[in-house]
Amino acid sequence: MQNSETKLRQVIADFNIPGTLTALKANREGHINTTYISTFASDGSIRKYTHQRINSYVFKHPLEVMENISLVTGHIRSKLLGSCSDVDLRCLRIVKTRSGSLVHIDDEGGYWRTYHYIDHVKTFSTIKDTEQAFLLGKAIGNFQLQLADFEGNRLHETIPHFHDMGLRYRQLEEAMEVNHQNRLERVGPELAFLLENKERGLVLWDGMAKGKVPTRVTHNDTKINNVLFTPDGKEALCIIDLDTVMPGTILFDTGDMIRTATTTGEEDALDLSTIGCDVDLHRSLIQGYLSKADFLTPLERSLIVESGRNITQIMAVRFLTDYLNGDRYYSIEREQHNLDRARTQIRLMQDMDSKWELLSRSVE
Ligand code: GN1
Ligand code: MG
Repeated sequence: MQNSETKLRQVIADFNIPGTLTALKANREGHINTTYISTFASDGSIRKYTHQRINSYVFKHPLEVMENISLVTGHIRSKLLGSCSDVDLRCLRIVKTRSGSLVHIDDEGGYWRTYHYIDHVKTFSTIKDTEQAFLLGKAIGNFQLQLADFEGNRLHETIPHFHDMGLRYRQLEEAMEVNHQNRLERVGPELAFLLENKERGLVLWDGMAKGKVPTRVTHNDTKINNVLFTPDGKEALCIIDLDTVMPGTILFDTGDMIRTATTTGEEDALDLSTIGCDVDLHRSLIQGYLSKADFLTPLERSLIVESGRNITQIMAVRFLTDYLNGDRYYSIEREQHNLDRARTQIRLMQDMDSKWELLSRSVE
């Protein structure tokens, strides 16, 4: 464990959890926060909790992240309470500290949070069939629908300009100057492709900034493994990882779901021949999404397919930037991990381009 067990136990003890801690383990999913799962025994029942140290290199104001999550989960919960009995499976539930705070600050200034662990659910890193793609699209549409009447200006912008493509290209240019360990030498074709595509990539952010695309509450990280399914994969229950919920365009969410749920390979695959955009998954995913998202303007609808290419592009830019910066943002497990990630995203964009005509039919 990255944090010593003694320290972890001290952190956990500050959260308002009844009973005795009986087990503790690290969880390595996610590229950003450090996560642990605990088990507590209390009055003959066993409960699990998720504890996370919020990455303060990524989130400069961790308390604001938690204030957003508290508001958003409160809003969703109040809607679910009237209509279903298993709310805790369908919405994250925060555990506050004993003094009632949303975070615990450790002796090094690290910010920690705790949730009730949602057990007996499954996540996927790729989609297995069109039925599951439909369910996933529907869950994301439903999430947006649940928040459609939430006043976005109550939310903090946890990472300002998160999906601002122009900014992401400026960061890429700065990283080219950093050129950690002369890595530029290894990224010629990737860089050339991304620079050629810069102009086209500005469409979503600029459309929003100019007021043509409406600003709504968005999740901003709707990748497939942030959706919890029932163990048999027959129902998508809950959207997790609400760290980047903030005002944006819902096209950031359609984009990330397309990026992660229509691809035939893993985000960090080494064999690029496994990467492609599956036209059938794409159609089912978007149809599932549209079955819930009945509030779209014609322009938003017309940009859905483009959003998949766009968010794939921004991820390629961000992974390549981090590679050139010496891997400061995303956690990595091997030397070229961020470059491998950038390559799969570029491959996916290229495959989308070769099928564009077919993909465009998904919104019809
Ligand atoms: C990060 O937290 P996680 O691993 O779900 C990133 C997303 C990227 C994603 C790529 C705050 O998400 O923007 O799409 O990695 N989150 C942040 O897998 O930067
Ligand atoms: Mg995240």
